[in-house]
Amino acid sequence: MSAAQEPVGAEPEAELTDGFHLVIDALMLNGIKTIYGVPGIPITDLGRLAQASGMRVISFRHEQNAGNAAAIAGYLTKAPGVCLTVSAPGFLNGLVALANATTNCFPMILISGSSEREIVDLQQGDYEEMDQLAVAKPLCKAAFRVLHAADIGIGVARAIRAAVSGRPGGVYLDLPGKLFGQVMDAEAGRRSLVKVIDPAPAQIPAPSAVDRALDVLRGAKRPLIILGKGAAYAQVDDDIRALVEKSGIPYIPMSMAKGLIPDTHPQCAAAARSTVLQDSDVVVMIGARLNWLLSHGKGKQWGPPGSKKFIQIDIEPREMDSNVEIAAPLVGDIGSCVAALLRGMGDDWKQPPAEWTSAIDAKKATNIARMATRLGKNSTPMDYHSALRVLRDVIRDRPDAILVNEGANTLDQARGVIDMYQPRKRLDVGTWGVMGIGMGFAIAATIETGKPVLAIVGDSAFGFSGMEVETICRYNLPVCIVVFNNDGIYRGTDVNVSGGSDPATTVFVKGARYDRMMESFGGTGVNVTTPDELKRAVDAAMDSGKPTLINAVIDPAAGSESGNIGNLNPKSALTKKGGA
Ligand code: OXT
Ligand code: ADP
Ligand code: MG
Repeated sequence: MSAAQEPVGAEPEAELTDGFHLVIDALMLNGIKTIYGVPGIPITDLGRLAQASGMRVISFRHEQNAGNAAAIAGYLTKAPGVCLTVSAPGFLNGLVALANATTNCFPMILISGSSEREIVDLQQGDYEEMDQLAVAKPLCKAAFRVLHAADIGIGVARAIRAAVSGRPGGVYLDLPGKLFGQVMDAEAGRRSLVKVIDPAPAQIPAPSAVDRALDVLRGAKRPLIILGKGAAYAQVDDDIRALVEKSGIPYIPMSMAKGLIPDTHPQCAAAARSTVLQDSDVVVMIGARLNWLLSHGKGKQWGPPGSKKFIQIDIEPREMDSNVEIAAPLVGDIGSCVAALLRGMGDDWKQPPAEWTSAIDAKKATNIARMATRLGKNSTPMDYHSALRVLRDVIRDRPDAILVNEGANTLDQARGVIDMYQPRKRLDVGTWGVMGIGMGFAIAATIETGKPVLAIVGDSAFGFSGMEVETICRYNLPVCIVVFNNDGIYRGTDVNVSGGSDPATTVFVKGARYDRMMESFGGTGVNVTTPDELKRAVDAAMDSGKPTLINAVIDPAAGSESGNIGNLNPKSALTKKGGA
């Protein structure tokens, strides 16, 4: 190296480092072991060098899937999942996952290479030019750009702390191409790195807030606990179960909180959902929001106006009163709040009145009997229930397997039928009801936990990330995908009412064989038309741990429009009967 090229502050012959190595060292210093991404300019070498440094680098076929993988890795581990993308188009592909992570309170960091500032700011048309920081800012919890190698340590530290502290979320880290090649003295580089101490500090609730919550709860005659995915994320499973059992209060799990306490627990009131929402008088929300999934805490579903008081445990103070008045806000981390409630309850807590719990049990029995009739049918072609009965038993027999679930009917019916037995085993479309999480979630779930994955996905849902079956085969992952193939979105029976030759907007190629996609990459593909065939194929896949895709042929007429949320689907008042 000539004197002119010598980095500032470096002695001749001094050991050197560069931007590439500093990014990797900063991540590894903070315990980040895996990167999910798609290589290309300017981060190709970052991936290679990370792999050479001992990190696991999982290369995807599309950044959205890599981003979803990083997001769910964050949810499962409480450490930020990292997604690495190229500039503009790759960055934009990753952005849906970053926004979705923020919406769902999953900690992740999207790291994107970007074009040179001088050219971007003058808009001179650089390769993949885009002001990525400005684009990302409104869509995530925090966004940072690093321009100097010496600032990489602090930039990574800020990104990590922003992702996991308080309400977790998505963070964007912008690294312009030139940064990677910047060279500096290796010792100065080491000193510039920051190990984040206590990245998600405990947030202890005020004693007065704990007392207020207990007072409201003591006055309840018909109490209910709602467990959300924030409660599952908190990883204080034993204390949450202790609170539920000591209080004797019936609970319902939101979708991704299923299994936090086994769904078969006698206090689980999921099968009496309408009854408990409507008739309860005090509702304790633990890591769940009163958003659309809970009808915003008001309306017919919640009984007469004023009939309820809410106690809400959440780390985010601004969540309180977001939809309805919260009588007892308990702001803090769930671990600290639940422990404080348990202490405050003492040893003589009065269980809820028997009239309340027996009314719930009666409703549960009715709904379970109704469900049993539907599950008992052995229909051919299969409807949702006859296929799901088989998959319910697969999870019962393998409770540590992770279930990934997306679709409309495929999602709603599976949520009701399949009991979960362990925390953080059910991963699905979350707060946005977004399609496309399937393969990214499946890949990261097994990479992060070492457990097998059963992904139950609608044929439409699968299409959003289906190319990642190649990734699953390439890394030889124990993922069994069951595509519920009903020839379309919601149903495969719609016709184009204009009479034209184009197909209806919601239908796909009839009789498609998704199993053959898997076979083409060396995995196992199976086409099944009966519950028995489905059972044999899934058992074989779960036992072998080999990448498998089962094309489960479902009656195209079996589904309903938008699954259980048809009420949210506006319809034109001008539509003629049977036509557009
Ligand atoms: O108490 P009552 O009597 O009311 O009874 C309730 C429970 O008590 C009872 N129950 C039980 N009974 C007996 N036993 C048990 N174990 C039991 N458990 C419960 O059952 C009833 C119902 O209970 P549930 O389910 O708990 O309650 P409910 O009322 O449904 O709960 C309300 C909600 C809102 C909490 C719940 O419905 C929910 O969580 N819903 C989530 C819905 C969702 O997110 N859907 C996905 C989005 S739909 C749509 O947007 C789609 N798109 C558009 C699109 C999207 N999303 N994304 C992108 C990027 N682009 C486009 C598309 C393209 S879906 C979709 C594809 C669909 O096609 P597919 O081919 O993939 O899928 P198919 O539909 O299969 O074809
Ligand atoms: P669900 O969809 O299951 O109802 P949401 O995503 O709506 O769950 O709500 C999760 C809530 O949990 C968010 O409001 C978030 O702030 C909160 N949360 C996440 N982690 C923690 C934690 N460790 N302590 C307290 N609250 C948390
Ligand atoms: Mg479908």
